[in-house]
Formats: sequence, structure tokens, C-alpha cells
Amino acid sequence: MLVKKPGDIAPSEITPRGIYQRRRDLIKLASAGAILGAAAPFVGAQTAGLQKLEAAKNARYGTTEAPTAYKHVTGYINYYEFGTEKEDPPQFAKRLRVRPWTVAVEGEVAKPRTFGIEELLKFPLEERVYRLRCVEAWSMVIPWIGFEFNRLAKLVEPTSKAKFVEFVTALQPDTMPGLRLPVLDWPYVEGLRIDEAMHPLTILALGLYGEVLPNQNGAPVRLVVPWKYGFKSGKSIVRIRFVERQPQTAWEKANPSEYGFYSNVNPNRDHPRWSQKRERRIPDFFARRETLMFNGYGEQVAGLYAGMDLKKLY
Ligand SMILES: Nc1nc2c(c(=O)[nH]1)N[C@H]1C(S)=C(S)[C@@H](COP(=O)(O)O)O[C@H]1N2
Ligand SMILES: [Mo]
Repeated sequence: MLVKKPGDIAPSEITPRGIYQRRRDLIKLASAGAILGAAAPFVGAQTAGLQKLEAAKNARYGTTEAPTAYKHVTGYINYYEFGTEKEDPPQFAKRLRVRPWTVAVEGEVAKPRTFGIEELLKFPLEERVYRLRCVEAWSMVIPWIGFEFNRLAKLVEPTSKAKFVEFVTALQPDTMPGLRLPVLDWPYVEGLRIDEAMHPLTILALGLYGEVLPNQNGAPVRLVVPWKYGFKSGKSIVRIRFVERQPQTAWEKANPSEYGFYSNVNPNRDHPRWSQKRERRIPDFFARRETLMFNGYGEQVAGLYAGMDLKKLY
């Protein structure tokens, strides 16, 4: 077992691994024959046959781009609790225990409350097709099913002291082999400013492609914040805390010069080790697509950052 603490690791040991990784992905994809496969049409896409979820389509907040094929959405994955290779989580997350499941909502709220997953599934669910832009310069388009985070927040009545929201994700040492890797200070914790969390684009997702979430995509409930790099969207959430101070996130603790609190998708601010100007749409190989400011959701969210220097507050 590895005993290094995150502070002992050189930045170069910490993911994402840029070019080396991309070459490996390329070789793997080529051998899987994915090089010729265009994104499968959404209708009739092959899914895993998990429990179906009814959801009204919400086109207002979605993109009209073709969704990435289910096999890539569920097969090319970052979920470090189950390993750092893209194909580790699809294999190992089968063990994740998703029942019983509760989400405790607490902190600066008038009515703290614990929600069972069955209660969350009773919220009016919507389907929204969002782009997901990973900090590693790849992207996908995913038909998520979920509801706006602000609906849940209203039920607990945040106080005037609630300035930020912290999202704590599951820690299951017996099912998560990745916890033995000193990559992050587990559990994986993420955070948003309260106005970001309450924005109508921010959803709690319970499903994708018409079914409940596959374990590797963050079952049974995860966040999706489409204008930020993918790592801001914590998977398998167990605790939500409304807090006064900006929370310290797991990635900031591991490597603050590379991963800031805001992490808005920004083609004008490179990652210290690679450019963020372009992205490759899985399963494409080459970074040909222009990355859009706020991942293309600028019209809706730019106002949240008026007057802020987003190169400094990355
Ligand atoms: N708990 C947890 N959440 C996580 C991660 C993780 O390693 N652990 N990886 C993040 C990263 S880097 C990305 S890009 C997205 C990917 O989500 P998806 O593969 O389901 O699309 O999940 C994010 N949420
Ligand atoms: Mo990511």
C-alpha cells in the first residue's frame, strides 16, 4: 500500500498526464476499432438496461449537438476512487453500493434534512443534453436526467450566512480500490459559490440516456455544472454543506497551481502543462474543436463573474 500523502507528491505525478496519456488513449481506441465510429444517434442508442427514468425534455438549457455514444459516456471515465485509468471505473465501480443511499444537507440552513435516494427520485425529473468538458482537453455530450439543485436548496432554507456550498462524495474503502492511491485527500470534495450552485444550469443528476446513472458515472446522484471543467461535478454525493467560507476542494489541496476553485472552462487560460484552446470530442483523436468560453454557456453564466479577473481566479 502506498503511504505518501498528497503533499509529498510531485506535481508531475499527479494526473492528468497530458500527452503521454493521450498517446496511450489513442492506441487503445484504435485497437478497439473506435476510430471509425461516429457518435451513435441518441434514439435507439444501446444502453445498459438499468432502471428506466421518466423525464420531460428541457431543450431550453441543452445543446443540440449529437450526444456521445453510450458506450463512450460509460466507458471512458474519470472516477479516481476506482482507479486513474479511463477504463478502471467501468470495471471496478460495479462494486459500489448504491442502496441504501442518503444525502445529508446541513450547515447554514434553517431546516437541515437528510434525503433518501427514493425521495430524490421523486423530484420532477428533466432531461438536459449538456456538454461535459474535462480539464484534460476532451469533451462529450451527455443526455443527463436530473433536477435543478436550487429546488433541493429551497427545501432546506439556506441562511444569509450561506455563501458557498460544499459537496462531499462517497467514501467506501471496501469497494473503492483507488482510495489506496495517494492522489487526492479523500473523500473527493468539491464546492461552488452559492450563486453558482443556485444557477438553473446546475443540476443534481440521477440518470443519463433514459436510465438511472451507471455506477461509473456517479450513481446514484452526482452534480453536473456544465460551464466548469468536469472535475467540479462530484460523483456519488453523500453530503451537501452550506457554508460561510470558501471550501477547500480535493483538487485544490492536491495541486493549487493547476486546479483553482472556480475552474470555469476558459480557452484563454492554459493549464500549466497544456493548452485549453481546443478539445477532442470523444472518440475523436485530435484536438480540433475550439473550446468555448464557459463551455458555450456564457450567455447564461458570464454575469456571475462580472468584474472578476478569470485568469487570476481560475
Ligand atoms: N467522486 C468523484 N467525482 C468525479 C471524479 C472523481 O474522480 N471522483 N472525476 C471528475 C472528472 S475529472 C470528470 S471529467 C467527471 C466525469 O464524469 P463522467 O465521466 O460521468 O462524464 O467526473 C468528475 N467527478
Ligand atoms: Mo475531468
